[in-house]
Amino acid sequence: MPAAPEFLLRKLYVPGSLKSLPDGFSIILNDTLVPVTVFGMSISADDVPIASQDLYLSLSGQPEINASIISEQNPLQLALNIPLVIRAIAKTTKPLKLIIEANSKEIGALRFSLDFRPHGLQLSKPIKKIMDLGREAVKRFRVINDPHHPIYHFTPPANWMNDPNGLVFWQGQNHLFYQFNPNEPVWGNIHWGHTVSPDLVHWKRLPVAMKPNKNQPDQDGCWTGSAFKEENTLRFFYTGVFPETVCMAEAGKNLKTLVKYQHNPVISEPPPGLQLDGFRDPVVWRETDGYYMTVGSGISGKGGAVLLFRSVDLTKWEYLHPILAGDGSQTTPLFTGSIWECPQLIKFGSKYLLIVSVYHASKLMYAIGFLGEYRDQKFFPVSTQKLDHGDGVFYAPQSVIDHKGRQVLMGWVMEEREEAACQKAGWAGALSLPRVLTVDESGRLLIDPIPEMEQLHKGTKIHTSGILAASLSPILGSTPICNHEIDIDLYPGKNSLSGIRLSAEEKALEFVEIAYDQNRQILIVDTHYDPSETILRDGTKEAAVQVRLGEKLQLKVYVDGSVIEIYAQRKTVITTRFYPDYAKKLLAFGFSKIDTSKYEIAMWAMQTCF
Ligand code: DQQ
Repeated sequence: MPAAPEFLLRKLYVPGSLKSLPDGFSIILNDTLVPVTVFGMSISADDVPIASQDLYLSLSGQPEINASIISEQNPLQLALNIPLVIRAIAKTTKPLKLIIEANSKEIGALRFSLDFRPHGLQLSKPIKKIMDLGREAVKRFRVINDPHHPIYHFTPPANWMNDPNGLVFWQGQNHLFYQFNPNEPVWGNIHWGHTVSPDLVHWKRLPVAMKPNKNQPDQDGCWTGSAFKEENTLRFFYTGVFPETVCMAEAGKNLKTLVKYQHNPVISEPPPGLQLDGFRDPVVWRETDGYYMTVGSGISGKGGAVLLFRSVDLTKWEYLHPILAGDGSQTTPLFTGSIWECPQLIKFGSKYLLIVSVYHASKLMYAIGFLGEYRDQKFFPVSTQKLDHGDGVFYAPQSVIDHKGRQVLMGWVMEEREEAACQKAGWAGALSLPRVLTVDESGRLLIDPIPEMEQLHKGTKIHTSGILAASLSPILGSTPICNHEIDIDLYPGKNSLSGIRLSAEEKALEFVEIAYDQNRQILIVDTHYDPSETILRDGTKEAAVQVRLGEKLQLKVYVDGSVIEIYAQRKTVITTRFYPDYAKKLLAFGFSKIDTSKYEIAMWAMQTCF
């Protein structure tokens, strides 16, 4: 069974709960992912296992048990949102790297690491602050000079970001908040970061807008939420953890901070009587008979669900029903998993688009859109599609009406590398380019990067055209491609497999190929790494794109450090990641197998969005 990604497993760890005890330490885990059956649990300190007799476990409100008695015959059931306290006898005076491991029936091995600093080694507050500032400055310097770090996709200066939150056009600016860990390039201790842009092209980073507060419903994190604009007031609804609750905040002066509602949470628990997995990511809107809110969830053993609530005053909410519930046992037209995160209902004239992010067995899979109708407070899907075919990369998008009145979608661009590599790099996560959503006359969803991205073009355009043949040939000169937009018009020959390969040299083992398979009518993005590098996975992403013989395939390819976004025929997007050793030396080689293909390419260097 594949192991779940480490950053997800960290969701189990209650931030700040690792405490020094006179004879060891204790930590608290809280399972918010899926209920699991644990066969065994172990902790090692600096690679030395702590004997299971020295580990004690207690589930909230129950007596402590010794870890040595847990086995396949006598498993420990971890239900959702029931904190588990682990106490370890491990005397130490020096900092230790702890690796916490558990074997589970449902999702296999669970493993994550934490740094433990015993009491007695605590530095005085001012010294710690100075050291933290110094470390942060060094980290930011490393990030700025990292060729894998994007320059025209939004990122915080360093550390971790995930979902975009609270997107809103307010007093002349597009505001965007985002899930942010200000201290480390790993998920945890989630704050709301903040940035603004007048045009969705140029971004200004602002100070953190909201942080978890001790003894408040959001003490373990301010998770995803959204903005709700009404006349002159702007409110935000977000997820406070643990347990998952719905909280409210209001815009402070000039929207510099968010002021939390005094009587949070506004919804303190999931509706009683339902067996739910997950309860998060609220979105609010107004109708003539009151306010409505959707919350992302999953019905245990069935599939994802979008729950609907109603209120007359925004503070007391009554549960109605799911507007849509999925069937996680179906794989057609698409597998929709067990939990739907970040739902949002978007109106396009008489049509509606319901977007959700599919979560299953600890995997953040992809974002999908259901096009259909919304009536009698229920959603009736007519078609289902992936919003981006970059599985495991593009996730948790939110859409907003921007300064031009367009419906614009932005999502989290996830990492495709291990946590250790992110720690080394000092950063993780980026925001996708803003994408304009429209529904055409025939009811199809069109997805375009905002045309104003061209404001970032710098220097002269490189323009070239010709015929691609079987052997790799350099087609865009000797200027390295690192932060560029490449617009390709490709006329694929019969049954051809044609496209471009980005690599440092013709024979380099590391390359990414963007190719169209005319026979299978499929767009393919393929990343290859030097096999001696163990930390990176090779990967292929595919999407069906119809191009008849003689027709043109129009691609817009955005390469920005390790982020690659590919837009095809205004309908299909693939976002992927590529971390080559020679990121600053990539050249473009064209090729066309089986038959030749004609091409025309325009390329621009891009400048930073800051
Ligand atoms: N990320 C947030 C959750 C949301 C998930 C936590 C989606 O609220 O469901 O950081 O990536």
